[in-house]
Amino acid sequence: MEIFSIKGMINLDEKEMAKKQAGEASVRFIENGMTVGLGSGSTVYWMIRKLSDYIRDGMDVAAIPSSRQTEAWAREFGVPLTDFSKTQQLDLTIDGADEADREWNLTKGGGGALVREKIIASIAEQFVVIVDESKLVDQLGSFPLPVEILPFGWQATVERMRALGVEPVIRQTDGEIFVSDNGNYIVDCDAGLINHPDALHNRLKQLVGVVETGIFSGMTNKLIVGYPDSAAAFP
Ligand code: ABF
Repeated sequence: MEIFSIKGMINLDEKEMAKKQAGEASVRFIENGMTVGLGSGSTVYWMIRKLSDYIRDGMDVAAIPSSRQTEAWAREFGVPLTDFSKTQQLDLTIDGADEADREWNLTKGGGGALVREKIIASIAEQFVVIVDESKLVDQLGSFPLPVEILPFGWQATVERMRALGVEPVIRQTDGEIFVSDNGNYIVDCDAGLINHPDALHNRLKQLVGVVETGIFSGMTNKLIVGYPDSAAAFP
């Protein structure tokens, strides 16, 4: 199944051009010798493509991918991979997001890779987030919050989530329940506008059966925003 749709190099629409700008701009924060976490998604695709130019020019990096799709792209573009048996810390992780609010809290998981994404973000010295401008919001919540749950007893877990006041929908693709790279399910939760991302994360995370939520709060060190013809890095 195609999780992320990547348009070809020709006739990129404005949104895809903005993703390309953000993804490519992030590569200048990767230094020779670094271990790097590779997020997932179409903006990350552009970052990996650009990184491959640097590697061809002699840059030495080792990367941990956050999804099977990202691993496939890294192999395709010649980015050397490493794993947790060799390193448990990363210099830098670069990843996309589904929404970023004014405090740089994020909603992630639209592609279904949120658990691995959170692991590689949490062990990185610097977490660099790359988004096109459409992802910027005043408050999180327009994009339904993805939450990864265990398949065992998933119906009970979903009901407990509902009792917390969110509207949970089990993710399906082509009529089948979507299965994450970890063998788990994803529930997309309408929680309205989210006033306190941390509090919502904590309430959901304490439920038995919940593996992780797509709220990444207080983790972003740098935000790179892509526009069709440029990118801006903050700070
Ligand atoms: C990942 O990719 C996710 O957490 C998020 O769901 C998605 C963003 O996708 P894209 O860059 O394709 O818009 O980082």
